[in-house]
Amino acid sequence: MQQHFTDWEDTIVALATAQGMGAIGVIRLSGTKAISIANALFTKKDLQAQATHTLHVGILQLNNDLLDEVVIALYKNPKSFTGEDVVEINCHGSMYVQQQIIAACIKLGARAAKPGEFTLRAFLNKKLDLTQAEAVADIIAANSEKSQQIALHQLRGGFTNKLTTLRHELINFAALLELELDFAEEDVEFADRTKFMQTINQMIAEVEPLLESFKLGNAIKNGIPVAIVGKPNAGKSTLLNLLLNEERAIVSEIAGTTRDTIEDVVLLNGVQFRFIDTAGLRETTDTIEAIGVERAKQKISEADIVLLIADITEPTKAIAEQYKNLQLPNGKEVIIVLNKLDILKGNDLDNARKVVEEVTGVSTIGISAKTDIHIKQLQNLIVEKSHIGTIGKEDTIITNARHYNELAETLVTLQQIKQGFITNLSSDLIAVDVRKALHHIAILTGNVEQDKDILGTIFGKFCIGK
Ligand SMILES: Nc1nc2c(ncn2[C@@H]2O[C@H](COP(=O)(O)OP(=O)(O)OP(=O)(O)O)[C@@H](O)[C@H]2O)c(=O)[nH]1
Ligand SMILES: [Mg+2]
Repeated sequence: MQQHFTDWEDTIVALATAQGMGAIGVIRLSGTKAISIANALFTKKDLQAQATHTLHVGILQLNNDLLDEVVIALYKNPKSFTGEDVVEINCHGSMYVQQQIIAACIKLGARAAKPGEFTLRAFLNKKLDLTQAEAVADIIAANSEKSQQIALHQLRGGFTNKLTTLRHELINFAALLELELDFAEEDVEFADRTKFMQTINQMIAEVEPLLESFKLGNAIKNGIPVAIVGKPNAGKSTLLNLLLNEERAIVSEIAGTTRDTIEDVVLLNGVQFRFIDTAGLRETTDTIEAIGVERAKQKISEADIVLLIADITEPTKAIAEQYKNLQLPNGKEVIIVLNKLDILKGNDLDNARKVVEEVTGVSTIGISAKTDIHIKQLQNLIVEKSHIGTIGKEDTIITNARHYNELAETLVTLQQIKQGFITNLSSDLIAVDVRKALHHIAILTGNVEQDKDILGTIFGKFCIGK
């Protein structure tokens, strides 16, 4: 592993806090020279002689130039984030001061860290496995309570634990198979076939829901897509603006105002939703509008939740017809939103909802996007339809495409093993598949020699200083 990283021996330095002005900034040093470099700058006492996990206040100075008054945190290897000697310099949050201190560290022999290099070292020193290292990036990027929860669970090893169990079961299994091979001439079966079959079925039953969780996990990370669709002038853009609380889309009484899709994210109940306003659905000879209508259809097919906006003053039959025309595939959540409640005369809402629900079998709600009636109820309904409430803190959810791909490969091999049993395949051939499955799990957790390119891609997504 180490030969891939020729600069592994360097001591690295970077700003660990965000760029820009702040009350304080943290500069992180990691590597064999971390403490001696900090010591050369620190005037108060000999840092080399201090115990690990201690804080020291004092002045930093290079030659006779005063740099800053700082607090230094010492972490001696192996008990640090990277597993190496780590020094964190808490300095004042001025960009100039921070740059001066980093430059001084570089002058004394440190090198500027590359993106994700601290976490890469933590991984190479086995402080984290690969899925946990990736969770560090996810936590930094987390933009909602749910995505933070999922990443934290992953960092604590939720996913790793599941994989470790799988791996151990497969290793036991492989060992028994190998034993059989050693005694091949004697024609004995150490490995109880029925029991194996049960174990494999159990493994498949564990991997499948993990794979299914990816769709939801991905949605939580990027925002659950909610398409706002309907006829021109139904009030789609008015609703988008109200949900986003800003004048994002142009609203006008001219039918066909919105031509392109407009989208933005909003947090509802700690979950990120991505609302997509689309061009009104109608037959049109206008080329640009026609492209818009095509895009709207595309967005409908990509959305998890579809809000069909209809003008409540239209006949209920026409509204039900619009729903039918959407020709949605099974599994999409739909809400028929009866808009312009403010201009509805009399008490016709209940009746309209009843008729539309009966014909379509879909939930309805009456709102006014213009005068803000029942918007809270609509938001609650959207949260309910997202099924997000069913995710517990301890549930393992896949949010990462790399994990998804490796797990999908694992599932394919598990199914091959199962097929092998059914068709009475010889033990040596089954053993090949078992090894393949083990290999995919090892790639997931980083237990094999990883390709430099793969590691480069994973850690390159981090920001510098992490
Ligand atoms: N009275 C009333 N008028 C509304 C309501 N919502 C929207 N409107 C009006 O309906 C007209 C069309 O609104 P938009 O939001 O532009 O409609 P749209 O569905 O985005 O239309 P296109 O972009 O053309 O497809 C505007 O004049 C809005 O002011 C509502 O709840 N009540
Ligand atoms: Mg519009």
